[in-house]
Amino acid sequence: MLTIWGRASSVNVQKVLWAADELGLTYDRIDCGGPFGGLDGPEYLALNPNGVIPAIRDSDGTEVWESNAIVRYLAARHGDGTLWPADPAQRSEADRWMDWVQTTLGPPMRTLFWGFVRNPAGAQPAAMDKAAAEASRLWARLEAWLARDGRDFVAGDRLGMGDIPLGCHVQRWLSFDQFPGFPARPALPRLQAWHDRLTRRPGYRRWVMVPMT
Ligand SMILES: N[C@@H](CCC(=O)N[C@@H](CS)C(=O)NCC(=O)O)C(=O)O
Repeated sequence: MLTIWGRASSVNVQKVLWAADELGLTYDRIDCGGPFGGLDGPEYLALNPNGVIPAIRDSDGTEVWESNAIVRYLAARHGDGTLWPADPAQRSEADRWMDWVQTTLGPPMRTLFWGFVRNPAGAQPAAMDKAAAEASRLWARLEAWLARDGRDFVAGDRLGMGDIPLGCHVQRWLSFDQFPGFPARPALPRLQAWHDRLTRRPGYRRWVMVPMT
């Protein structure tokens, strides 16, 4: 059976859990990281030398770390016709937005998450304002992409792997206004409608639409 390592409060673990549910996989999840610890022992470091979550071991012994690489692996292996876009051009659309999450959107979202949720005492107002302005600009970029040809999902008219990392982050983005000091978010109707579509997925509700901790 597939085994997934990582606490469920991690956005990177949520990607993997939601993808696994979309693919109808059965799995064991091992809580580790954060208050559970367990990332610096030799056994875990042999699985993921970076000492971070998530990591997986598939039923045939295949081990994968790096959250988006895991989502790609699971989609390629089990998601033919569902999460995995068979057409290379369409797959490149999913890929580019997955990479964009790691390289571009992730840093300001991380600043906001840590400042509001994990360590408000350490939040620096100027850095929080800058991150909120940057994230607003970036989410507007996805809004424009979704509007371009009226697509329902990131890489076409049905849910695919490209929706998974962004979908985990948008849940947080749309939840930040519960925190005093979060500036008014620009109205992004396409983004909102896409999020509404995600909220109809049982795996999204189970793993992603959870209180931020
Ligand atoms: N680029 C990595 C980042 C992994 C990462 O930073 N994971 C965080 C949780 S989101 C972690 O392991 N933090 C240490 C901990 O939880 O103890 C990925 O996407 O898998």
